[in-house]
Amino acid sequence: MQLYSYPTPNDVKVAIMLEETGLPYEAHLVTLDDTDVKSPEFLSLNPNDKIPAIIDPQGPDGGPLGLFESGAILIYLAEKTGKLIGTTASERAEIIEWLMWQMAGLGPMLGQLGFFHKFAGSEIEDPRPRERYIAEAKRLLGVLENRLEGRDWVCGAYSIADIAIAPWLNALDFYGAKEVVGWTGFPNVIAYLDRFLARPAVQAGMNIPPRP
Ligand SMILES: N[C@@H](CCC(=O)N[C@@H](CS)C(=O)NCC(=O)O)C(=O)O
Repeated sequence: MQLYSYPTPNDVKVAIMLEETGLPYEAHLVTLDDTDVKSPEFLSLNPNDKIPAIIDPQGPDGGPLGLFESGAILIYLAEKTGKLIGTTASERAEIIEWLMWQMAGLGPMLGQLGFFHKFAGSEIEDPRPRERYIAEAKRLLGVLENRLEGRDWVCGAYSIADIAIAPWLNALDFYGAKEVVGWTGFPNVIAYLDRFLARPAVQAGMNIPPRP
């Protein structure tokens, strides 16, 4: 498997999945710089000019298969290996439901929070964008907090839903946003992230490919 990525929350999902499943892979560093993500070579793999992306040299039809969008990659790798996507159709449906919750909700909202709280958006005087994403981050953390009551992992057994969700929780630290979202008020989420970060495959995958 060929992995094209940089160690951001979306990208480490794929590295962690490759580590968890034991699939042999090579990681190639593609930085967030336009000269990388907007290069003709990378655009031929992902016309959406975002990392991560993969090439499976032995795709389902026998030839190479290129794939982008971290959620689609996680589902593909889970189906290829038969791992971390449940054992019944209803377990699979529930895992994909929470994976989509991350892809459409937690990831984009926390990403916007990072932009308005720490990066260029923090210079904007109008407080509404920052307040909006703080409120949405709090709401989503509350949803996760309730979901984790009595559960170690989002769908019972460890799955690709956790591999998608937990790296985004970790990003709050990098954004310096834990205090504004009231992090200490979410004990189930805190314990969940600790459990995730303690996994050897997570510890390895979080730094792949190594930053230059
Ligand atoms: N929905 C996409 C989002 C990918 C994404 O936003 N990637 C960021 C890094 S986390 C990126 O490539 N940024 C480069 C840019 O925006 O130019 C996925 O989950 O794969």
